[in-house]
Amino acid sequence: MSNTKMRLSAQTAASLKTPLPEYFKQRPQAGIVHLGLGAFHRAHQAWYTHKVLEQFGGDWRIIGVSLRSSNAREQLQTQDNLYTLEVRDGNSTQREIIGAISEVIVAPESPERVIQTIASATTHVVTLTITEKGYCLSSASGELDLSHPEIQNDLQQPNSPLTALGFLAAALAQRKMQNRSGLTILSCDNIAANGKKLRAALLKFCQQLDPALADWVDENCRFPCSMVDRIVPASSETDIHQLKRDCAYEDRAAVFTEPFSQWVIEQNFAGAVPAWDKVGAEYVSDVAPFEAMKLRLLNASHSAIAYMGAVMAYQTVDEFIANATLRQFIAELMHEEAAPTLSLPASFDLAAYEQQLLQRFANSALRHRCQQIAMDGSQKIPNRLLPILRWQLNNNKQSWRTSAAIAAWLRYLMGKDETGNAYPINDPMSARFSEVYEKAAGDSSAIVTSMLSLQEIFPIELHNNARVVAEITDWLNAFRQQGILAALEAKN
Ligand code: CS2
Repeated sequence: MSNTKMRLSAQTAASLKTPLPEYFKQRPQAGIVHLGLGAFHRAHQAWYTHKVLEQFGGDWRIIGVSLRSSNAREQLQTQDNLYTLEVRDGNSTQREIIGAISEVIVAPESPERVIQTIASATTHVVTLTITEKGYCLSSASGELDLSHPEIQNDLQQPNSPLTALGFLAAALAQRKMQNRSGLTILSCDNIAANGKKLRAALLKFCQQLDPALADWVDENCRFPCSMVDRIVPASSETDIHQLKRDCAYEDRAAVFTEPFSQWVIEQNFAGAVPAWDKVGAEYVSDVAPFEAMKLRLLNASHSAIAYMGAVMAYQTVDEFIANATLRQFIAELMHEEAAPTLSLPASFDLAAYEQQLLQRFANSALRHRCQQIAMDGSQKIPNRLLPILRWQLNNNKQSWRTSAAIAAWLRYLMGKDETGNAYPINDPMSARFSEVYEKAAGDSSAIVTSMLSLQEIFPIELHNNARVVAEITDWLNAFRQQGILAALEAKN
């Protein structure tokens, strides 16, 4: 039997009698522009917006902008921008077709259309998932790095920008000129105080172009902080094939996720926003406690799992967490070292949250790859592990597990796992790391001292702290000499 199946589209759905969302038939207008159209957005903000459209209607569809590649457009365009969201848990799967995206624009092909679209009177909200490095911040200070080559480009050629900040500034300049309203600009990336940092970075950028624009943006736009959570591995060819086997159609834009989802948004808007709070999101006055909780418990554990797991040649998070010693290490990293740094309302059951995270990591249907999470460590570590380490030092508490996680990153950067397989290092600072490792010539102590002296990543107080330096060096030596598992077992 041939395995040819029709690609998902409005027509295919009609001929197969596959139900589409009711709102899709009316083709509501877009009110949101989203920058960074990856799997995470499709399984998170687009899904919340889909639920708003289903329950309340409104012109809240999303125009998605890909800042780099044309993949998302190629996947979505022939499908009338429809895609399947598959929720996986153990052996159970649930599928839903999402029609919240109205159009995809590939920024490098038509930068002027991106600017016009954000500047349009019908746009009220811009959301972003551009990953940590997309903000062009110095990781240690969290401020815009004006020397970043793409920022330099965008300051010199403001009408054909490359970065999200460049597009926002160009579009806001038009809104100002045309006397349009400001925008709610909502960062949905895993960065502490994401809205505050985005605001400061954009104002600094605008200041360079035109101080009057910076003033206008400050007065008219709002940058709520938000905490986003849903584990969404990159869709693999295997996922796409399985879906094709199990469904009546083929869907090359499908995304695969877990049942859990959370979105906490600072209630600080420039104008109308979709009623996301009526479909599961929470509007709060201060996101910081939730953000710290998620970054230091979920994401910090994820990074520890990714570096240790990749070095031990584990493919996925669930395989790693199935090992009792490793699970115990992650449970303790959360409970003993990360949790005490948080200040949540007393009524919040943090222990239950930690247990739930261990269960989410164990979801074997997700096949979340360690190597995927391992990328961009230079951008992730300062948001995830370093705040734990600093708090523990300031409070004179032990932090050997956090140090072990950082040492695992440094071991990972050696580029070879414990079975001898080489893998590429995917990180904007990878060239710097190569220099450091080459110069250190295999000496753990030299690796640690030089890496900790990279001020883009490590605050000076950590570099100067003899205890931290010794602890990380000891772990790196132990990992290299005994292997990760034996080194952790020896500590117990
Ligand atoms: C992960 C996150 O890839 C990573 O760095 O830690 O994408 C994580 O899956 C999400 O933040 C979960 O909400």
